[in-house]
Order: sequence, then structure tokens, then C-alpha cells
Amino acid sequence: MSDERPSPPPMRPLGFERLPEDAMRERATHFLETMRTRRSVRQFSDAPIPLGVVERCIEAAAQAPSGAHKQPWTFVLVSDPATKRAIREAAEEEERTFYGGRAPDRWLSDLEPFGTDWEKPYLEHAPALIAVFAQRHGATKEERHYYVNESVGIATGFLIAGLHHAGLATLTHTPSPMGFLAEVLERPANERPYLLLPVGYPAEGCEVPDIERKPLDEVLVRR
Ligand code: IYR
Repeated sequence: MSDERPSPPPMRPLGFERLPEDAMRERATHFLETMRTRRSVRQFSDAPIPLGVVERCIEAAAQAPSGAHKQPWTFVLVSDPATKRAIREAAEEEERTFYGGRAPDRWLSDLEPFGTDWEKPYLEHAPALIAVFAQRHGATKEERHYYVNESVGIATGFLIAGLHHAGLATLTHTPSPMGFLAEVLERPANERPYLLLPVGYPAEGCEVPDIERKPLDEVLVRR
């Protein structure tokens, strides 16, 4: 193996289009209104979805910035019913112990408004699951990755926003622990399960908790 580093890529012009301020305001407001209607969904229709749309959204997610441009993410798009069933069974096994005593009482009472329990039927009902994996390092341990959590978190945010924008519902699901995902999906040792996103249309009559987002004044500090 050679010690030689690849030479840096050449620079090129950014190609930035500066927008008129009224267009900026309109776009920002439109995006806010779009994001306001995003909710985590726990009741999914089993109606099929255009997987090509989901793939476009994954491609959009992969445009995220990442530490030293290492792009330390892998998205596994699962639509095979047997694989979804295997994921559901393994997730429910973990969740049974979580809800059955592993989770502290305080955590369980914080979850009460959301009506969650160990049963995860949506892992089978939703027509697709996206398992997001974080690459701790490259193909070999010598290939370092940086700010992996931040990078994968940003890409996942792009993904959730993109899917919503495209008219698809998601749930940000973090079965705990979720090591089984790497096993079921046969991922290499450098990949750690990060998040599982059921994707689909909401079921007929789907309900969500009637909760509010914090107002801007509570989340924004001006100096
Ligand atoms: N992983 C469990 C518990 C859970 C934890 C949090 I924090 C949530 O916001 C929702 C659920 C589950 O999926 O049920």
C-alpha cells in the first residue's frame, strides 16, 4: 500500500444565484408552511408508494454536507415483505423488554402522550422502511470518518424533509437497541444502525397527538 495522499480536487466556480428579497421571503415562508404540516405517523396504509420517489429523496439526503466530505452514510431501502417482517419481529423483541422494565418510569411517562408500546405493526404495514446506517470509518479502519453523528443527522433531516415535501409520511423510529438491523440487513462491521424510517401514506383516519411546536421566541435567541 502506498502512503501517497490523493491530490486535492481542482476548484470551480460556485454558481450561486442571488434571489430578490421578496422571492427569498416567499420561499422561506412556503418552506415553513410545508414543514409545519410534517408529523410523525404511527398508522400507515399498506398502499404501495412510488419507490422511485423515495430513491430521489435518498439522493437528496446524500447531498448533505459531511465531515471532510466522507459521506459516512448508507441508506437501506427495504420493501421486501419477508425482510420487513424480520425487522418487525426483532424490533418487537427489543421493545418488549424496553417497555417491560428496561426503560426508567420517567421515560415511560414521558412517552405516554404518544401512546407508544412494544407493538410495531407499522414496520410491516408501511410499504417501505429506510434503515439509515452511520459509517464509523471507511472500508478499512485507516480510512477515518469525522463528525459522523452530525453528518448522518443532517442527511437524515434532509431525507425526512424531502419525503414530506414529496407527499410521503415517515416515522423517526429508534428501536432500542437496534443492533439487529445490521444483522438482518447484513451490513458490514463499519456500519452502525442510526435510525429506522417507515415510509408510506398515513392509514385512513390516522390520528396524531394534538401537540404544538415551540414558538419562535422560545427557540430563537437574538444577540
Ligand atoms: N424506541 C421506543 C421508545 C420510544 C422512545 C422515544 I425518546 C420516542 O420518542 C418514541 C418511542 C419505541 O419506538 O416505542
